[in-house]
Amino acid sequence: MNRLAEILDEAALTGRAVPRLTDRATLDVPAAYEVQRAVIDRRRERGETLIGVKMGFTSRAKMVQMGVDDVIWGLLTDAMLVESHLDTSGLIHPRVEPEIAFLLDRPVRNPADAAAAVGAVAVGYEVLDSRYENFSFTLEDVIADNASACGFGLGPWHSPRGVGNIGLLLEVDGRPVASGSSAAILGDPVRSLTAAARLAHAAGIELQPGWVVLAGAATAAVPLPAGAHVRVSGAGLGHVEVTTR
Ligand code: OOG
Ligand code: MG
Repeated sequence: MNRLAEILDEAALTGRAVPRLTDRATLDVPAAYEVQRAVIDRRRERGETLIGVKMGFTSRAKMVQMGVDDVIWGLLTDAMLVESHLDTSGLIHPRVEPEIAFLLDRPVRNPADAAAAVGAVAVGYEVLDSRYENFSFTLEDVIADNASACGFGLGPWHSPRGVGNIGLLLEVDGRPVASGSSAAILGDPVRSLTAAARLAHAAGIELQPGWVVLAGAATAAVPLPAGAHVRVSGAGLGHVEVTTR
């Protein structure tokens, strides 16, 4: 596991894609999550701290785009939080996608308590950067690669409210490049939050107050070039912007 984690970690650090792990090793889903944890442990050893979790493949659009049809999760660290600028020069082949984010204000000890633990909601975006060549992977590969997590940004937080049908729009340089409704996320992103709590519980991780949960993209992800201005808006939730270089 540690050798496989090292391969993925090195790929992220050097910005050089690697062949899929499943080309060289047999990995099932539990083993893939062990690799994921080992990748995160390496980041923690460098001083990063966990600040949340991200859900993946919670919408049809994403499952179809990537050819994977199971809900997965990954872990978010403080180093992944993007402010107004993002340097893409060290990245491999970044993509961006709109997300709905939950901020927890209580620990989630039981999946049934997840919805009640939400302190705020926001529109956000996720930057994906698969460490695999051609952004191509099996379910096990992408789990091991921390669900392609690279970065994320958040719009203004709002008091908890229904987010079951929020219109989402992703614009690059003023052009709309993806749009959809948060209803595409398992029918309602709150279901994704509950699924995150279930996965966390099974993994022996407690979702903490102050943690962010990204519910998953409602649309396919789009390439994120350098020198671009990206704006993601959610109806009633405002917007978030980032400039890349
Ligand atoms: C995997 C991550 C999927 C989402 O929101 O569905 C994901 C990938 O597409 O590379 O983050
Ligand atoms: Mg995502």
